[in-house]
Amino acid sequence: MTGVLSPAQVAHFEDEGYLCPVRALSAAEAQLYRRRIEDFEQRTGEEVNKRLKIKAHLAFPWLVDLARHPRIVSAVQDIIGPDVLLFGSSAFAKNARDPRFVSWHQDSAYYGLDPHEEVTVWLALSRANALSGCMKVIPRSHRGPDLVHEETYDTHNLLARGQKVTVDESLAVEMPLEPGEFSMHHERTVHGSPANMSDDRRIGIAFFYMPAHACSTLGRRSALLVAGEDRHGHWDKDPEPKFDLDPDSLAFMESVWATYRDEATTRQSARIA
Ligand SMILES: O=C(O)CCC(=O)C(=O)O
Repeated sequence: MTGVLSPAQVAHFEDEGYLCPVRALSAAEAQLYRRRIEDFEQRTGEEVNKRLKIKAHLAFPWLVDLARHPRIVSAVQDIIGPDVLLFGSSAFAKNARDPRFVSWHQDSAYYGLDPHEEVTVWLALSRANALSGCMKVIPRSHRGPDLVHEETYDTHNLLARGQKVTVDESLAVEMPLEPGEFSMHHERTVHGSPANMSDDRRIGIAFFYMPAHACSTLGRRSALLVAGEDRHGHWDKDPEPKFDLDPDSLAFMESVWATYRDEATTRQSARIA
């Protein structure tokens, strides 16, 4: 235990498959990161959702630092142990009054990890609540079966392939967050989020952490060591950006995103799930 999460919080995560809220940043710090993302959008004329996917941290050194934020990493260590790799990160932004949503899904069906011990930290850079379309989870679904996903490619769905599962929504629990707070969910926990009906954007960054002993079931891939040691060598090293929008790490980020969106990866992943 590093002391960021209490034993009761760790037990809640293990039993229920999620935890929220935990504070990482002050509201002012969260606002600063939001501004950096919105500056990037203004400079490129491109919404953050478009390219900052799967390995968003390879776009900016400050996003690598955020992925290594001591409070976030310590909370993750409390759950998965001392040696932690960052497998990926994604921006999830919904504009004010935005119909886009995230369908119910299990990350484990697509991540290709064995064992299933990945933990996602979703860090709010603006208010995420019922009105703005915060994430919802189905408690204890991480203890249930691997579910079959239908790929809808719905244009209003923020997921790459619009993958969805059918759930009993009456069981869902919301994970509201203030700016600077984060939630945590297990890769097998079914989760999703509705449209943003508020007058502000809902912006968050999801960081995908796994213990260094986790293997890739989709061939050799890369990750970033964020804490402890990697004594296993299952993963190549992510090319860290040397400066904002470093073309070398950006090219790598885009090639990983293209592979992730590729249907062949799904089929392979689905066989294993
Ligand atoms: O941003 C959202 O609403 C969903 C994010 C998500 O699916 C995830 O972090 O795994």
